[in-house]
Amino acid sequence: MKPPARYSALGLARRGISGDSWPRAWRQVELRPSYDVVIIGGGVHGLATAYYLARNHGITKVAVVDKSYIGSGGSGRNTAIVRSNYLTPEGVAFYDRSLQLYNDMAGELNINVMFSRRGHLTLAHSDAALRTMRWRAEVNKLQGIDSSVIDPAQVKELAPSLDVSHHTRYPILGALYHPPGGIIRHDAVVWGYARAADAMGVQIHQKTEVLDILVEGGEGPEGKGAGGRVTGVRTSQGDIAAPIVVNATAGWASLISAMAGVELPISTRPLQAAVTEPVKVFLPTVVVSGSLHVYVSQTDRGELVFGASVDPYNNYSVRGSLEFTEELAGHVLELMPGISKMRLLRQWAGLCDMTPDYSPIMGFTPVEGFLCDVGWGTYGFKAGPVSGETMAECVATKSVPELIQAFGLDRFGHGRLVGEKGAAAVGH
Ligand code: PYC
Repeated sequence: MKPPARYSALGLARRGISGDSWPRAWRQVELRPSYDVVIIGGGVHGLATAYYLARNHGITKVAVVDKSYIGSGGSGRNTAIVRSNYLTPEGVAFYDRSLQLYNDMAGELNINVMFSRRGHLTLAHSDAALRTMRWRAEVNKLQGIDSSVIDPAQVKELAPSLDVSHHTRYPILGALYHPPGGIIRHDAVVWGYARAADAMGVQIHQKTEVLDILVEGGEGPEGKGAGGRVTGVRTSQGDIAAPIVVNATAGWASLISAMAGVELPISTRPLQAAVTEPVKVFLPTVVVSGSLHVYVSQTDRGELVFGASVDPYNNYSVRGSLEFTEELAGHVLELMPGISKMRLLRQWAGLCDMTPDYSPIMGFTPVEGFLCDVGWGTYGFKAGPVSGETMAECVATKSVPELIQAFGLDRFGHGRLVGEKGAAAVGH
């Protein structure tokens, strides 16, 4: 897509010198009474779906609605790690397509998403963990993914700050090394999709909360549920008619789906994260330790970004807790004793919609016209681009693309789970 002239290098330089105010990156427009598609959730998934609907299928009468500002949910609350070294063949193929789309994103959306393919290390502290790493490496290699098990000396070469001695409580026995993994600037991804979708005619409605999903003809209460057909959504800004509604929310996925009479096997847990003051760059890769329940990377600004397991209870709070900070500090210092003087600047939480098999729920539901792109657990940000691409294809072609056929809601009824827990960054 050719960028508008105001975003060309010359356009940016001219604006910088002239002091003119910056144009809006996406429009603020009146809500229309009807759309062809309404997407609930203005995060990476919802915006990417809108973008690919317009770009790949020419469907532009699309509204993305969000109850807050775009990127205010999981897309702005993750730790920005991307990778494709999953455990199941379905997971590997799916997340690898996402990585490809992330790789091409800066050029395609004309925005600096600061993608850094710096490599990703998942440490093994026990024989059982090493075995899982070997398993993952073999599944990965069979699909052409660069992923292998390395020994402690190689780990030390890649991340010199790690303590690989045998004197620690959880000695590092090896690691799964995935060179194409890395980090990317999550806000830029959201803004890039929003701007590009808007330029093709998609409307983005922030501060527009969905209060109900309008369904008729269903078998459940109020004519909702299986056998029904979507007719629109009721929002805090008024009703909108639409034959297709996509639930692309995280944290609220089960509540939104319940509005259409569709029950999801999801429990919602907060996942806490934290960031330190900036220091000189010393950590060249992403480091993950499942046994110590921590992962860490260093931003280009020099801050360390940490994440942990999901909290052990269902909750909708996105506040940090002291318990998390204490555990994080203890665990991370076992890995990197040299950073004991660093100070934490902030902490936060994001909401994770956990499914029983740690794989997402994507595609059609028993309510005609109501589609889901939900249940991302702790994998949502990585999957944003490929989810948008495949959900757009689902909507436009009314068929399920091969890449997401394994992730349908009906798998829970048929016992065809896609067990992806073994690829979680940390133990949950
Ligand atoms: O699965 O890589 C991962 C991850 C990182 C943060 C949350 N999940």
